[in-house]
Amino acid sequence: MGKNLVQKILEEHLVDGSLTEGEEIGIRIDQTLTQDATGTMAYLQFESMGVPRVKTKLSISYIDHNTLQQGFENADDHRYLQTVAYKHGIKYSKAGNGICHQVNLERIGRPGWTLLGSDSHTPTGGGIGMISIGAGGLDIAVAMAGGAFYMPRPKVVAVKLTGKLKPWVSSKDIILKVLEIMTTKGNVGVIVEYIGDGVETLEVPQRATITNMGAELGVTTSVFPSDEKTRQFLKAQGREDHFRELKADADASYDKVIEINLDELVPMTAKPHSPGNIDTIKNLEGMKVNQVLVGSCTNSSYRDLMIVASALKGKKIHPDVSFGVAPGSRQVLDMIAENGALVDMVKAGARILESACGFCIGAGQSPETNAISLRTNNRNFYGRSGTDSAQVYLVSPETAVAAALTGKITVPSELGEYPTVENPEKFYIDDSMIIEPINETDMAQAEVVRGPNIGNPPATDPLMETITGEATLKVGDKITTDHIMPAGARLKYRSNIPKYSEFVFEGVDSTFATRCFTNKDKKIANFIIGGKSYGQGSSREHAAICPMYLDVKAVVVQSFERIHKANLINFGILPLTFVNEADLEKIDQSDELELTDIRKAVETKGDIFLTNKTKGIKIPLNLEVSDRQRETLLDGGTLNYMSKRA
Ligand code: MIC
Ligand code: SF4
Repeated sequence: MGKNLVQKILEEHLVDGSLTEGEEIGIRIDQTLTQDATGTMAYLQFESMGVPRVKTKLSISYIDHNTLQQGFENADDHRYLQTVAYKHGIKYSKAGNGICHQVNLERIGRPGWTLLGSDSHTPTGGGIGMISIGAGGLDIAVAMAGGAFYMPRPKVVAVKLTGKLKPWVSSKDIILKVLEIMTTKGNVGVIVEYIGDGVETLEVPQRATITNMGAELGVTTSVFPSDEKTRQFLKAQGREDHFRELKADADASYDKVIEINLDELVPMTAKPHSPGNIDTIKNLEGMKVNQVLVGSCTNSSYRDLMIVASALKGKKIHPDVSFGVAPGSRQVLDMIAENGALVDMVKAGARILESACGFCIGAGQSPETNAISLRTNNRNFYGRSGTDSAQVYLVSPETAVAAALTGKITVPSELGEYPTVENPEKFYIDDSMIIEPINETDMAQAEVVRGPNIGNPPATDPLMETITGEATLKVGDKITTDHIMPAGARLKYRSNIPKYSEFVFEGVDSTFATRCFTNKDKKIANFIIGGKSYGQGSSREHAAICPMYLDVKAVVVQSFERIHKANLINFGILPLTFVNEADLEKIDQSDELELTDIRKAVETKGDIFLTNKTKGIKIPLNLEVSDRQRETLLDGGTLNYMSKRA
C-alpha cells in the first residue's frame, strides 16, 4: 500500500521506534530554530552539555519576541544569544530582520527536512513541506547536541481540500474552519496532512497560515505537499536548488479524512477567549470595533499586506479605530516600501509597527478597557493582549481591513472588487541581518557575554520516594501556558528563573507563588490540580521550569497538551491524570495530598494512588509516559538523565 507524505518524511529520519507500532518514535533533526524568549534557556542548557559545535545541518537563533527593550534585560539577552550563536556554529537573525517563522519560510527552511523549534508555531514550515515541530528549549538543546527528538507515534489525519476560495475568503478562514471541525482539544499525537485538488490553488504563504495555526489544534504539526507552487516560491526566493518534490502516493491511507470544499467557505472568526470559539463574520456583522491589528507569524506575508494596502489605497481608517500593521519580515517591509504599498497604508492612517511579534505576545498595543480588538494573529487567550477586559477576535487580513475602514465588523466582500496580488518573480533578498557563525579554527577565542539578568537553569533532584504536600492551586479546563507563565511585560525575566517564578499563575491567583514559596520553606510539596487540556498554547518551558523552582512536584489533571506535558517531564514534574475524570471533584484547593512510594510505582509501572489526607480517600491516577520518560522522571529531568548516560 502507498505511503502518505508524513510517513515518507518520518521514515527518512527515523532513528528509534517504528511507524507502525509502539508508543513513541525518535527522529533525527535537520534544522533547529529558537527565538529570544525561549532561546536563552535553550542555549544555557546546550552550553551545559559541553558540545562545541551544533550537530544539526543548520541551526538558527532569531530575535523577534522581546524587541521593546524596556530596561537592559532584553538587550543583554540579545547580546548573549548573538555571542553564544557565533561561538557554537549557529546563525543569528538580528532584531528587525523579522518574525522567526516568516523569515524561516522565506530564507531558511527546506522541503523534506525536519525542523525542531522552541516555539509552538514552528509548524509554519509545513507550508513548504517540512516536518516542523514545536518543543521546549531543552528538546532543542538536545537536538543541537545531535540527539533524537522523541514524540508519540503519530496518527495522520488528512484534510482534503476541494474547490477554490471565493474572493475575500482567505486561507485564515480555512484554518478557522478546521478549528471548528477538529476543535482545540483531543488532537494530541496527530499530524495533519493537506491533500486534494484545492491544495494547488493555494500559494505558499497561504499554506503557511494554515500550518502555523494548526498549532491551535494541539496537533504535533501540519504539512502540505511540496509542489509546483513551492518550486515557484523558492525560485523567487533565489533558492530553487532547495526545492524537492514531495507528495503522498495516490493510494496512501490515513487514520481519518476530513473534507472541506473551499467554494463553500465564508469569512470566519475565533471569538474571545479561544482560537476554537468559531463563528462567521456574517453573524457578528455591525459590532463596533476599537482596534485592528495586522501582523504576527500567521498573517504578515507580502501577499497579506498587499491585500490590506490595496484595500486601503485612497481611503481613510475609521476615526474610532486604532489600526496597526507589523510586516512579518524585513523582506516584506522592504518590498512594500519599494512598491509604494507602505505609503498607501500610512496615508490611510495606519500605525506601522516593527517587524516582530509585538502585539501578538502583548508586547505593546494593549487595547483600551473593554475594547473590541480584531487581530490577524493566532491566539486570543484571556489577558494575552495585555488588557484583561478586552475582547480579541481572530480574523483574516481581509476581514481586518474591512473593519478598519468601516469601524465595525463587516463582511469583507462589501469593500467591492477583490485586489489581485501578483506573486513576485523575485523577492527582495538581503541576508545581511543573518550573522554567520565563526569558523571552527577560531571558535575557542570567541567569548560568550552574559548580562546580570542571565542565570543558569536551576538544578533538579531525582524523584522522591514519597511526595507529601498541598493542593496549592485548583484550576478548570483549558489552562493555557499564558495562564501559567504570563508573557507581555513579564517576558523580560525569561532568563532569570528566580524572578520570573514570582509571576507563575499571576493572572489566575496572584498569591500562588508566595504560597508555594512558603510551602517550599516548610518542605511541603506543591500540587496543581486541573481539568482538561492543561497546558494549551505555547512551547514555553518556563511553564515547567518556574513551577519546578517553586517546588511543584506533580500536576494532576484530566488531560494534558503535548508540548507542555513533555516540558513537565523534562523538568522532573510528574504529569498525572485521573483514572476516573469525575475524581477531580474529590480534591479541593488546600487539601493535604500524598503520593506514597511514588518512586517505586514509576520504576515498576505499578498502580499510582493519590491519598487525599484531608478527605481520607485514595484516588487512582495514570502516568501515561514512555519507558524513556519514566527514567527521565526518576532521574529528576532530562539534564540529569543525559549526564547520567554521558
Ligand atoms: C507564543 O506565541 O505564545 C510564543 C510567545 O511565541 C510562545 C513561545 C514563548 O512563550 O516564548 C510559543 O508559541 O511557543
Ligand atoms: Fe511571535 Fe505571536 Fe508568532 Fe508567537 S504567535 S511566534 S508571539 S508572532
